[in-house]
Amino acid sequence: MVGLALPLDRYVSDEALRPIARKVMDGERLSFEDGLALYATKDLNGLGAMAHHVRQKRHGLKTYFVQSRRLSYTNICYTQCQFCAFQAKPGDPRAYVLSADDIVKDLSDPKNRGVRELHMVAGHYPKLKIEYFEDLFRKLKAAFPDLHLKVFTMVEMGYYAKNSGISVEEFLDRCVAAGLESCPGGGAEIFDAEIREKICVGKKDADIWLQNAEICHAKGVPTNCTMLYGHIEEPKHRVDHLLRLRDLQDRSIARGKAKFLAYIPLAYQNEDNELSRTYAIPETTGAMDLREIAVARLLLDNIEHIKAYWVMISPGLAQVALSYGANDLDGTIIEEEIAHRAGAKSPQGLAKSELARLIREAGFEPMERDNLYREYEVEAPTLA
Ligand code: V47
Repeated sequence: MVGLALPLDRYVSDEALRPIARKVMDGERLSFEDGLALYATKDLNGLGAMAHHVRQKRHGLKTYFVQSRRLSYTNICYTQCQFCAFQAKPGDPRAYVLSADDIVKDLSDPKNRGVRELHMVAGHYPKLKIEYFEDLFRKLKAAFPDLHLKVFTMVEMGYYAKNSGISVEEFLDRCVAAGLESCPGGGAEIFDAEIREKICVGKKDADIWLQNAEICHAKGVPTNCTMLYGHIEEPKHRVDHLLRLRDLQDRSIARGKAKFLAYIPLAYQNEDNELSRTYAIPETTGAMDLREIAVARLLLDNIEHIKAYWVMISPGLAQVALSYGANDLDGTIIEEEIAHRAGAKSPQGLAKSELARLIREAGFEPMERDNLYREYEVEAPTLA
């Protein structure tokens, strides 16, 4: 669907979508009820065309990716997230905690050559306090001055601030002074209290995630945002979640310091976790995954980048998602654990050349980026 040749409403067959298509063409903000209609429609192609229209207006065919290394400094976690297959309790033979020196050594391995961002999220482990993170960030910056440090979910940040006996503000200031530059979007799950009670009883207060994201933005630290979908939530919970992100983004933009850079819908991976042992939850389908991308592009009119996270939805579907509103394939993702432990069948990492090929073959133009969306041209492939 690269390039829409006809007026947008010619692509929409569902009558219920037509007034929304008109709003989209006029650049009008969509409402909660519009969001529900986007989830209810059977006209997936019409929905995709609307999202693609917005994507093209904002980004043309440009499609971003980053060379990214994933790393978790510990998998020990005292929080009960029923969907998580990554966490280990103390005493579990899988349990580990990495020292700053371990991490620097690991990153020195040639397999990390070209990596621009280090994306670190981990468990909630009471033995780690602010001094651990200051030491870690300083050592990382000393060894790799150009590596962008993107660390902590908003819940993790709240946990480690409290664990260190200091405010989130002080924790953040000290981490930034040591080298922290941005934060990933994980840990948001679904904001609705009743669903949260069932899927992540140990971090049931959604306001903590939102408050800490707002603190980051007010202090000039950009973050990402996510939503975990495809488990026991309903469309009304997803619309509520997206609109809470949109409201926060409005406030952050008005403040003018930092904001959400990107939104990433996270498809629930249903293996080896408590949630799937309690409820029979099938894998998300391609249609669900594409709808999630398209709805996000349409409702989140103030978040510039929508990622198709190939790790969770497969590289092939992520390619298609570029015609459903996504403008970012995330990245090379070296050594991902959270999704793979929970059953993701995608490869462990993709080469930069492979990402560029996926993007070109879907009809789009690859652009390498760093975490702040500074651009690095990708050379056109040559015949060897
Ligand atoms: O925080 C945990 C979620 C997150 C499962 O910011 C699960 O650029 C699905 O945050 N099925 C980690 N999701 C991934 C993440 C992320 C991914 C890509 C880009 C960015 C970014 C952030 O995954 C966790 C949690 O919210 N998660 N278990 C599961 N079984």
